[in-house]
This record gives sequence, structure tokens and C-alpha cells, in this order.
Amino acid sequence: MSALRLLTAGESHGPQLTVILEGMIAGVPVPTDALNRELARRQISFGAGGRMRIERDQARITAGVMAGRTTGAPIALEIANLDYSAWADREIAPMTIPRPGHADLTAAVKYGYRDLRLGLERASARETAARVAAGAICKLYLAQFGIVVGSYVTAIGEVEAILSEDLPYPERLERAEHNDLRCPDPAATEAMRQHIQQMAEQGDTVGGVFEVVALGVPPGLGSHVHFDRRLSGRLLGALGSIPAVKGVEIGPAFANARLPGTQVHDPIVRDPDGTLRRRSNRAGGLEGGITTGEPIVLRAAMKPISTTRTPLPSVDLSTGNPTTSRYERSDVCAVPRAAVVGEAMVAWVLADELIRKLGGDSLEEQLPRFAALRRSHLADLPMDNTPWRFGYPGDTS
Ligand code: EPS
Repeated sequence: MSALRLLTAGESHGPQLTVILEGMIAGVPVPTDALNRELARRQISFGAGGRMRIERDQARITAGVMAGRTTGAPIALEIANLDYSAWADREIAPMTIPRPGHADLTAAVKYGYRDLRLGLERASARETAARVAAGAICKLYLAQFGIVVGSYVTAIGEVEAILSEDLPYPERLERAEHNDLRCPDPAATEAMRQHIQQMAEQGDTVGGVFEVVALGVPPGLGSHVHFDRRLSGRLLGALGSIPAVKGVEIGPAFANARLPGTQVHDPIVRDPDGTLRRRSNRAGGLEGGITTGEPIVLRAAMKPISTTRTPLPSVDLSTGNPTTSRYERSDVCAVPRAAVVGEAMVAWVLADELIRKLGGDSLEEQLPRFAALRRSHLADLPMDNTPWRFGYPGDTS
């Protein structure tokens, strides 16, 4: 069982989203604006639809944080749906035509819905606002140990960012904060904008690829001993749980699959001071389901949004007759926003693993344990009389 349990509830057009995060240790500072800053990052994006002009997501913490710090009790928070007032008293006709690609039909089959709105209300990516709020708390926890989780967009449809391997991750993350497509390549950003614009004009939608990176993660999180303790699987699953994400890889996994092993595996080298390092990071920061101390690099493919203005073939479930999908409103491209959700999911998994690794119930207990762990990894361990030690993020040789 996870040390850090996350539950979200709430319909897209209901009164609010509700989140419970259980298992967070006591003593983590939670400045109120930190959560709202993360929520605002999820809302900013070129290609977002009308709904994002209505919502101004704010988290209201109702439990588990007192005097600006976590108490160790379950953390509860709420995010109001401002669009609720427009829906609350409206007569809404049942929706009977499933949109191809959406959860409309599969949810109806599973739960026996006759009105497809019952499925879409919960399948809507509105729910991801709840994850981002919880992820913000996980990020605050990780920050206490110098761990940073960020993201950037590398492709929108056919437009690919060109990022030199020498462009350091902190610089990529910094650049991503400065445009509404979260893309670190300025030339590609402009082309992406035009592509989204063109898709909107054609009544179409577009997907893309984003990367989530975690910096400063110590070696030794996760485990090889059992399938569900492999951190690789947990991270892949966490990103794969984001609506419309249909593919995830660790490092350049699909490119690695096409190369001989000698060109893939990161050489292990010993620095003059005895620190063990990897000369490259094609493993994306994970070997044997355990962190290596190198940046964790995850890449996710998001399909185009399934609500398209151009009708797609479908069947009206009330008559059984062939017809085409109907359109109310939707985003044209949600990739930059999904990247922020990806950060939240990765932060949640890493926080869970670190809490499990360090044990204890408070930051006061955990900080010295983290320092001790680091010291134990840094201790000179003789092997054939040659001292060596594990490399840690942030070590300089
Ligand atoms: C979504 C449809 C749109 C999106 C929504 C996800 O909402 P609406 O149906 O109200 O127009 O904007 O995303 C959000 C509300 C959000 O907060 O991200 C869908 O069908 O998945």
C-alpha cells in the first residue's frame, strides 16, 4: 500500500472538486499561494477552450494544515467549479451520441448509463485540477530535500522542438515557464502556435509530447525486489493515468529499443575522488526499478482531444441509428496543461517513495535521516583498496 494515499472526487460541472491526501508527514511548510500558483500553471495554455476563461482555480485547505504547516493528519482541500452556477438549474437534454475517443461509450457500457453526461462529468480532465493541488503539496515536501519536478513540451502535432542535449534541465524548465506552450525552443513555439491555430480553424484538435523531469532525486528510491515496488512501473502508470495520455517512456526508451546494447547502457565511471557516476543518462534515471541519482526523465504522448468541432461518425444510442458526434465546447490542444498534471503525478509517486524510504512522521525526523543516508552513501567503501562512493545529485567532482 502507498504511504501517501490520494483520493479525488467531484464532477466537471458539479459544485467543486474535493481532494484528500493521506500520509503526508508533519511539519512541511505549505504557503497558501504555492497551491494556487500550481493551479494557475495548469490553466495557462494556448489552445485551451472556453472553460478555462471561466475558471480561476483556487484551493481551499480545510484539514491537515495548521499555522502554515502540515500536521500529519489527512489533508483535505476543495476547488470550486465556477462554471457550476451556469449548469446548476439548467434543463439539460440527455446526451445519447457518444464521441469517438472519449469515455462516453465505454463508461455507459460499464455503468449502464442512458445519459452519457453521467460518464463525461467524471471522465473530464477537470479532475486533474485536484491532482495538481495535491501534487503541489508533494512538491513542497520534496523541495525540503532539494528535489525539483518540472516539465516542458517537446512536440505539438507534427511540430517538434529541437533541444540540444547540452541544454541543461534547469534551463529547459526555466524557459518552459515563460511561454504558454511550455516549450523551451522559441522557434518551435511559434510554429506550434500556428499549428494549433490552424487546427482550431479546421475544427480539429491536436495532441503532442511532453517530458517530466525530476532533479535532485537521491539514488536508491524504488526497488527491484517485486514488480509493484519497481519505481519505473509506478512512474509509467502514474503518467499513463492522465486523461488522453496513451504512451509513456523512461528516457529515450523507444529509441533505445532500436539500438545495440553497447550504444544504450550508460557507462559507469569512477571520478578521481572515488565517486561513481554514469557518463550518460539513456536509462532516464532508473535501473532495476531503482533511481540512479541521475535526473529522472519521463516522456508522455497525448492523443488529440476527442471532442472535435468537425463531426465524427457515431451511433445515437436512443435510436440505434448512425449519426455524427455533436459539439458543445472543448480545448483544441491541452498538451502544455497535461504536462503540469504530469509533474503532479510524478511528485506524488516520488513523495510516496521518499516517505517510505525515510520513515518517521515528521520533517524533523526525516531531515537528519536524509542527511545520514547521504553520508552513508558517501562513505568511502574500500574495494580492492580503492575507495569509491555513490554519486549524489548536486555532487561536484
Ligand atoms: C473537458 C472539456 C472541457 C475542458 C475540461 C476537459 O470542459 P467543458 O466540458 O466544461 O467545456 O475544459 O477541462 C477542464 C474543465 C479543466 O479544468 O481542465 C473534457 O471533456 O475532458
